[in-house]
Amino acid sequence: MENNMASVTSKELESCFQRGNHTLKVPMSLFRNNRERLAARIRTNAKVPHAGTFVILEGGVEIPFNDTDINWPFRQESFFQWSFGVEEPGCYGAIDVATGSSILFVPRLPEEYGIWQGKLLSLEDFKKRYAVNEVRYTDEIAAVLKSKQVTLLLTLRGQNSDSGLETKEAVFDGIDQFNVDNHTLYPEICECRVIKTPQEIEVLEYVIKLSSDAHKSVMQMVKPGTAEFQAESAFLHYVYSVGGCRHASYQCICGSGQNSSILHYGHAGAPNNKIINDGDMCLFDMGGNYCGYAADITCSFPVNGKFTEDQKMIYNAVLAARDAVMNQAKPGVAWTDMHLLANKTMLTSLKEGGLLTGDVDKMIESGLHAVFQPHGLGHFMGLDVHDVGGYLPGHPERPTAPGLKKLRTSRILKPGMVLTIEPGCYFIDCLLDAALNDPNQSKFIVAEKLKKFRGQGGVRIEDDVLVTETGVKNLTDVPRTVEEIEKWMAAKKN
Ligand SMILES: [Mn+2]
Repeated sequence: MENNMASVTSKELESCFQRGNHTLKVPMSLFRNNRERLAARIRTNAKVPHAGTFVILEGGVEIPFNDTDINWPFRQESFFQWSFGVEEPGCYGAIDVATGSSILFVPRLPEEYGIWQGKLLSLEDFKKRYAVNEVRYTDEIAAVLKSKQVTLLLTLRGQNSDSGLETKEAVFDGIDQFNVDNHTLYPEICECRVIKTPQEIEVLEYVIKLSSDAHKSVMQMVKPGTAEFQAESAFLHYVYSVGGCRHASYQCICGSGQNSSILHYGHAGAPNNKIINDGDMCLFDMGGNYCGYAADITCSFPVNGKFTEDQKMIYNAVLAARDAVMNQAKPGVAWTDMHLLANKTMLTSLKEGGLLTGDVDKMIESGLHAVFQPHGLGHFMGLDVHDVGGYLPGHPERPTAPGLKKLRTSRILKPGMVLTIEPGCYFIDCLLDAALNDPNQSKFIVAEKLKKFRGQGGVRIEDDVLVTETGVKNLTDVPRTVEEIEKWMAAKKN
């Protein structure tokens, strides 16, 4: 921490994102640095001329709720957020590849919008607020770019490797007057988003610590008889009230008992609406979102604060998997190897616990690991909870083997990446029935023992980590061992 007056003063004068005085100040220079980083990266691409080339991005728009005049809560489009940090919908942004300088285009709103929106910001207000080089209206994009002698526009076109959906490529009146290249930008900007800057890491650290504290608060709040949605509600209140997170990064998953084996529980048809019973394990997967940046944390714990021997066996098998990855993940390591390490460690523990029998490597050959953990070890995280860049040209392709094919990335770790480490063990009827009917898998399962665990749900332990020069730094701060969890829950105030 620098302590000289000059730097303090200049930081205070800088435009910032902040919610009240008690939340993190995010300087707009974070986004300027991202733009400059992107421009510098594109300049190393020999196929793109430097002079006269501009990136043009279209921001998110308001989405009406069906045919009504009410909109869904607005969340900025992530590539636009990464580049400009702008909170308003309907904007465009341009970046001069040669210099990294920026133009923000905002909608020209009729005067009477002041009635509903308050005093409209002037172009000068926007310029100050977002620390861009220039601000103009969206109905002038073509004219402004012409006046800058733009010869080539780079637009964003690409397919998200998690959703399969396409980005929304920028379109504006008069774009036909320019040469447009829509294939260069996507992999370049995705790669920039994969490696976080120190400023981005500061925001991620903040939202992950805040979300950790919210989880801890929820753990001390729930007791037998609490409804799952009350845990969800307590989390959302905590991250918003204490930390300024108006949004969660995804819908809260608050499963208890058997529901904790449902990977996307909390969906519309099962909206966290069960009462948590004495003896249930809870699996709460929740993360706040601050200034666009995500947290993604899962805590699994017994609602009554005391693990049974069976619950302990499963929990410790997952914890051993997490610890193994935490100890071995570092730059140069393949994420697929970490996934298999986690699976192998967990199966070994399940074998020691008497649930499985036989050779662990042969279990993996049979695909048994994907029966107990039918999801990947973890994923990139940043603005999007499942962040971009998992599968880019020049990096390993999506594997096809059981378990591995679910991985959202198979990349080699590099410093500056932020990922989740989230091994899990679940008792999912449809997968267990199929395994018991497959002689190649059923021979490893101790059927009598399995009966005891059926219906008990599942365990996931999910941490958010930063890859450093020598290993990984866990940014999550919640009780993790059986002893830590029991101690934390025993310390509750009521
Ligand atoms: Mn996750």
